[in-house]
Amino acid sequence: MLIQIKPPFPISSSEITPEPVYRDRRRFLARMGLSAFGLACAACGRADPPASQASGRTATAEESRTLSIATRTDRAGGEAVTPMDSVTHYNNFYEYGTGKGDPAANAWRLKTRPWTVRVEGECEAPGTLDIDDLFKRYPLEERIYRHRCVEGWSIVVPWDGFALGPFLQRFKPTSRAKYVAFVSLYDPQQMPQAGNILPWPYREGLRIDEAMHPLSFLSVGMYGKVMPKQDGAPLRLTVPWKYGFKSIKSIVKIEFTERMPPTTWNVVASDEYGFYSNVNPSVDHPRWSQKTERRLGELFRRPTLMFNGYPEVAPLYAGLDLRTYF
Ligand SMILES: Nc1nc2c(c(=O)[nH]1)N[C@H]1C(S)=C(S)[C@@H](COP(=O)(O)O)O[C@H]1N2
Ligand SMILES: [Mo]
Repeated sequence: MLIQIKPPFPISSSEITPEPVYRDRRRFLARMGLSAFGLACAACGRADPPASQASGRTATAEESRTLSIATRTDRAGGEAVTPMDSVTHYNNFYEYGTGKGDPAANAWRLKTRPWTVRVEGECEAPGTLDIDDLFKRYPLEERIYRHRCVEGWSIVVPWDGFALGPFLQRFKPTSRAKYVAFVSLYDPQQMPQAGNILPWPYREGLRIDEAMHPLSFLSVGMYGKVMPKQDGAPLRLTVPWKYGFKSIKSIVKIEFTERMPPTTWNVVASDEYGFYSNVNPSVDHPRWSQKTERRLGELFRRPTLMFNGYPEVAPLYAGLDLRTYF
């Protein structure tokens, strides 16, 4: 069960706080009194040696494997791909700490084998898949997508994986399947920095038609390599027209549901993080503007694009007032 945590009081937008602090969701959680324990742990986490130096540990063959990719598509309009080193050292993966460098330092603890993904709920053919069978069964494609975090930073990444829709169809969702819920691994043994900063496990969800949209993608790698642990190995969601927190990492369970499933950031602060959370420059976050973003590696902010530059998803939301359905 999810622990329902409600902010005890609204945070005043007139608070005088420097902008980088103001945008920091870690400090927001601290103010809500959620993370005293978690922050202390994140601080000890930084004393850990980086992955490469961790007590003689070297990356296994599986962790550094090059993938064979059948097709490649640029879906970021020819924009420059962000250097892999930036994408793997500036992360949000709160199970490994709340600092941007914490996942790179700590996620070496994640055990990605054996790994299974349970698919269940409103479907005729539920099942448990082994990650290695998944690799064998699906020819991998590479898609270059923009990724835009709700905090206002963005990256352009070549993701390796396969379309989510055809994968989900194999489990024969019934007519009652209106939503798809996703759950991340939560194992305190492997994620000792997580503490109680969020209600675990991390959960996300999509409406079924969003999940079936051809842009929705399951990623098992990036830059032609097996997914780095800090980016959500061995399997993560990639939904490029939504704020980054929808793209849930290290998935262990997928469930077809009739009701809209609870999603982590929405449970923590429903007035700040909607279920839909489509990238929308004209709807500000209550504590900061969403009009612009900083691409990692660039000096100046650039305008944020409606649906993150994927206008083909607009028909999914015909009839919804996107100012209220955020
Ligand atoms: N399980 C889990 N998934 C998660 C998160 C997280 O903290 N835990 N953070 C989200 C956020 S806020 C973003 S922006 C992206 C970051 O992906 P990246 O670190 O690979 O760039 O992962 C998302 N998926
Ligand atoms: Mo994010």
